[in-house]
Amino acid sequence: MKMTFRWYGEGDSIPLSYIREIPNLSGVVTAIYDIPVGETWPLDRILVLKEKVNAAGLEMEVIESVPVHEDIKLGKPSRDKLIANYAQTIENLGKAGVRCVCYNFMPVFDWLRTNLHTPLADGSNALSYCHEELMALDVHNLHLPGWDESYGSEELEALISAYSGMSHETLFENLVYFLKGIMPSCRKAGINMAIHPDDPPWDMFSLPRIITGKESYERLFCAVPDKENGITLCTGSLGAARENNMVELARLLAPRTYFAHLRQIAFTDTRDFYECGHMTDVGSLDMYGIVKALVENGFDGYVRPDHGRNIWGEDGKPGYGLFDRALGACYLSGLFEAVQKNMKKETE
Ligand code: DNO
Repeated sequence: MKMTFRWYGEGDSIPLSYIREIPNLSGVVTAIYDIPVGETWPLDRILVLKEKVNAAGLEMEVIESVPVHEDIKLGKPSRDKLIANYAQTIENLGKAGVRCVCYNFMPVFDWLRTNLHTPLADGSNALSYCHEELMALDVHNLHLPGWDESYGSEELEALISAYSGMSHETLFENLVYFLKGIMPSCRKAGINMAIHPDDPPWDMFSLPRIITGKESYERLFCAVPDKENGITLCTGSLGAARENNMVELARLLAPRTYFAHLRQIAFTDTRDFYECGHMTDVGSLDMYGIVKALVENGFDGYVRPDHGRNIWGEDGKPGYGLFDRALGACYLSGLFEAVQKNMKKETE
């Protein structure tokens, strides 16, 4: 296992030198943020980023994300060119020593929350999700926390309507088409793809979502069996659906899990939750059980603490402040150490 930490590049308020001081960190998970989605990342740009990270004493073996252009998800004729560009990016990343690429296949939106600063009882604040509040939003005049700066309102409406009537089946076929197109480059580059689950794992505003639980993965590995076709096990995303037993999923998916986002949530209603500290006892997910299931089933990939709260007066990028994620990294490293040592003892 390699413990990592997400770093948003030059624009991140957290310097690499601070990240380096967190115990047991092997490297950062990052990306190039100013290249338009769909264009190839040039090798020289990737190398500049890598050198910066390495100079701080950290590795850059995971990229999160290389975003997938909407035309690929929509299955438009332009997709072949866009897939070729993506494949070239993969090959360039491989040359720079990257081993794992996290991406998602969610139409239009990636993660969705209704509040980015929900006050918690301990005085901190964190992201939260209220299903009723989200459903009450006007789809023709959408303002979503964290998304207003990403799309103009006309652009957003056009994008949403481009998906109208798209079935889950078609979106899934488009994912398979994409993966088959890039697998040869992944093999050549020595890179594992790690699809991020839908967050939260259900349809939004009539947009289909397809990476939501056990059956999605069975179907995905059956359609594209290559070992480079793997997953990011995001406990907070998948775990938001009550029917997903995260310990069981971790056990089943461990062999294809190349990257784990270990995040805790606390349920407040059937589908409502807030994000909290990483420990098992403060939330609804059995973090110890998840780590144990991963380790016992051969997981040897990258891990990162996921969203943290704002604590100690910090007002960080929602979910991505320094302090609570650093606490999360230490707690998770401790869990891995204990589980690994126990396992070793049992086999002696
Ligand atoms: C949110 C993240 C996601 C994730 C992408 C991966 O905090 O977990 O935005 O990076 O879905 O493509």
